[in-house]
Amino acid sequence: MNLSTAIIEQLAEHLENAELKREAVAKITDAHPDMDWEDAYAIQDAIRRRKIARGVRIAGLKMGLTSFAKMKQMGVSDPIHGFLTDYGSCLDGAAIDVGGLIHPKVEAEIAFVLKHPLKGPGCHIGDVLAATDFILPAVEVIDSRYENFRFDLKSVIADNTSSARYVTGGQMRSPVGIDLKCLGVVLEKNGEVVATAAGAAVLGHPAQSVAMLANMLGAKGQEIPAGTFIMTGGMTEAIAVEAGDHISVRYQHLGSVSMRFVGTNNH
Ligand code: 0L1
Ligand code: MG
Repeated sequence: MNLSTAIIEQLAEHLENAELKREAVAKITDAHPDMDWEDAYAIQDAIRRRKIARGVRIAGLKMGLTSFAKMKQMGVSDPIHGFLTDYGSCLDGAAIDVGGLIHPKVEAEIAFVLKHPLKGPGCHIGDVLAATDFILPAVEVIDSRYENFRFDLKSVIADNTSSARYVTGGQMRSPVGIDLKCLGVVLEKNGEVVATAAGAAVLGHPAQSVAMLANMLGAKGQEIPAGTFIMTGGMTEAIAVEAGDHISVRYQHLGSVSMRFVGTNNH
């Protein structure tokens, strides 16, 4: 690690304030070019501790930048992980206030809920499927706290991987008998198809995203507890939304998830 504990705490406060005040900030590596990967996750962990101290419940985990479409869109090659909050959870059909966000985008994802804990290293797709209670469709609303989406991977990790809101809906299903690689998804914005994908877009198989998360956490001596809700990452590229937009995502086998965006745009 290159940054002191004091600087890590200061950057966590800075980024969390950007989220809570809906004010975009410059990417933090501009002022701290020596920040390393450990520092980036330490800042994310400090944000998590700040939220827990205020009574926020951590509602799950997420993987980000797991699809080739997203990696290409962001110009990066490695997935990253973050956490989900209780206040980020939205019901199917929700009206999401864009006034609470900076510049939201939506991503169609598949979520897993575990019935057994998972711990890397060495965790593979088979371990994940054996430990899965059910899968369900979920749409993530990401909202980078960085001005004009100008960021690098370390800055994004520190910013809790742009986590903001997520909408679950559709039907929970056992993964048994579902070919997750071929599971199709159609994302519609205001009635028009704007993105399509299949499960294999996520690291070849969405369960591979959960395996990678278990292995990334396992390298730090952590396990994913039974019962954890995990979002595996956008299957499609992220689609920008603003007040007045309606999003509907249809998933093969899993039903659909929809939401509308209301309020006053900040941009
Ligand atoms: O969920 C994710 O894939 C994280 C995306 C982080 C970058 C962005 O804000 O687009
Ligand atoms: Mg995502």
